[in-house]
Amino acid sequence: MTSRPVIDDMSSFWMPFTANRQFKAAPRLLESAKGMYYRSTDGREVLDGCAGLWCVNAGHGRDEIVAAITQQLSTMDFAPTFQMGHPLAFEAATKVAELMPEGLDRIFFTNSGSESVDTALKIALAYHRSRGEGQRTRLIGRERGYHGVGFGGISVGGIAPNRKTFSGALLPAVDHLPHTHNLEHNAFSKGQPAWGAHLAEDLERIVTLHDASTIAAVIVEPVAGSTGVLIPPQGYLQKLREICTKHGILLIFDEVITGFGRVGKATASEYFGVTPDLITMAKAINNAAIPMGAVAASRTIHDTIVNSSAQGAIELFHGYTYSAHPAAAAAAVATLDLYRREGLFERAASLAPTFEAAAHSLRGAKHVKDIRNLGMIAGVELEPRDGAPGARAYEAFVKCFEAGVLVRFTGDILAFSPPLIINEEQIAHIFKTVGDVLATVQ
Ligand code: PXG
Ligand code: PLP
Repeated sequence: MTSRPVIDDMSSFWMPFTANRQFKAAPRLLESAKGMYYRSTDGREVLDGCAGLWCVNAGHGRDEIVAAITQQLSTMDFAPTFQMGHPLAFEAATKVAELMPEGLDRIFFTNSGSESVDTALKIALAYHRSRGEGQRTRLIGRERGYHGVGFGGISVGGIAPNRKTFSGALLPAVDHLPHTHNLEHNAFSKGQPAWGAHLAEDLERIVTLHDASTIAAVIVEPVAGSTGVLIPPQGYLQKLREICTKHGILLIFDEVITGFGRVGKATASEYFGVTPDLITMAKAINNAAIPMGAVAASRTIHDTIVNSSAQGAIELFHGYTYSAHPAAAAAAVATLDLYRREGLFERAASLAPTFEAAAHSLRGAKHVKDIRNLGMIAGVELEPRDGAPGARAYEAFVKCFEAGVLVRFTGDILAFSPPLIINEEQIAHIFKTVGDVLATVQ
């Protein structure tokens, strides 16, 4: 049963990344959330198979996080961090830094993944300029990459519908690596696919084309989420790292989805054993309780930029009104403590094999063309319906919601990324529901 509107007029809210007319004709509304479950306005429990939007890693309505936010708001609602500060901002930065790979311990706060991406790209340009290589301005993204919706992010991003309307206004000096998705070689891979490391070598072609002296940075998602769960081939990220280092190009990992336990470690960088120069993050940094993002920069990048300015001068002309907002910072401190106390990253690692087996149990289910997974991320790709790309996954998504399971879909791919507090029965229930639903999907 579809939820009935509980509001008279839905027209004012122009909804993000939504088919507004379709949604408002048959809305799905959530009104509360606790642990693994949402409750819809028509009173149904909905098991959260995607941690909201890949962000509520500790599950919903966590008392410790709510208390930290409430207490902070009643003590001090807002404080500037431009030429001012408040203690929790520094504490949050220290706690984030502790989770980053060695050396990436300088933290710049933002309010979203999109802002983190634009911040990281700007830091990359500022770094090269500070060391006298201001001609390094070219940015390299990847086909099918998602880096949020700022002009920087869509320029390096590789998803056509996000770019085409704005194509005349994208950043001028950008190139793209090929994506790594190939079902001929890698269908039904469990974990990292064996084929495809050589695709990183395309970076050498791009370097030859533009010359290394013009290239500032390469940005990729270590595991691509939004574009439909693309797992990096074995050796691929290592090769990208080698080529970047060889040519003095910064490597940025966009860990907005993979950060904070999603793959069973604090970061995908740690999981893969590949250390980039900059990491972008958001979402689970504070369990998504208050908007917050961040960029972790290597100490070298930070010190180069900071030390190249005169004493008393602002070193980086960048920042947001809400950088390290007190409530967001309080939520981050409480969340990162909670992750550690409950061992949620380790829990994700130990649940990953069960999650993998459950996802791959859909092999052979109607319409299923591929299944792929890593950590607590899985993607199930469906054969598209003739002449109606995306329609089949949309139907599956709606039917899963009606059956009490929230999943994500993008194109004809269903994506799964539950809170890390999920248990084995709930994992089984998600994929059983999806299998049952797929049997009824046209
Ligand atoms: N980079 C990456 C890798 C992301 O996944 C962003 C940047 C942008 O973050 P903000 O906070 O500005 O949205 C993202 C966001 C989905 C989905 O279901 C994924 C995202 C956002 C919304 C939905 O695939 N990723
Ligand atoms: N637009 C105007 C007119 C502003 O004054 C500001 C910030 O002061 C902004 C945009 C940027 O807002 P934020 O710092 O929240 O990103």
